[in-house]
Amino acid sequence: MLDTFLNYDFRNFAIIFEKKSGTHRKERTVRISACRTTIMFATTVLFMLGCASRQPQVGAEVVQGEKTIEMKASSFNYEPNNIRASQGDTIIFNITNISGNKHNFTIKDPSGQVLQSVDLLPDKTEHIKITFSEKGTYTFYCNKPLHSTMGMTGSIVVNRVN
Ligand SMILES: [Cu+2]
Repeated sequence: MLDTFLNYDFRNFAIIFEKKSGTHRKERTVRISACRTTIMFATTVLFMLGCASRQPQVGAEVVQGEKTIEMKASSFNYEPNNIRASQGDTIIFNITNISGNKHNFTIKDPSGQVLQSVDLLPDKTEHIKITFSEKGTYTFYCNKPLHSTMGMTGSIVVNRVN
């Protein structure tokens, strides 16, 4: 891309330079240069169109209702710990353990079944992707001894889509 632009700029410069010299022989060179410039320009435009048409495809891959939540786990708290979502939403939790202690993130669906359970090491980030297919309250907590009693809990209230 940068090479194409550099070439293009150089051709332009060549035309300006050669036009100033004004001889017949140079005129021919100018025309050749101009032709090359047109090709260069066309290539650049095609390249840019190529980039432009590629970008919306990336956007199209993003599932509607997919969200990312940056979560912090500390001793003994999650932030945020009260989340609202709509039925069918997919949430990617990026959970960073900002404390010096080992923690955990265990999530249960409204029927109390464990969906996922991951240990959170100090100063590390874990990525968890969950689709909330049922309405109701999903709960999450730290499974380390007494941590949930100390307050390491949270909930995700999932509402039905109207
Ligand atoms: Cu914990």
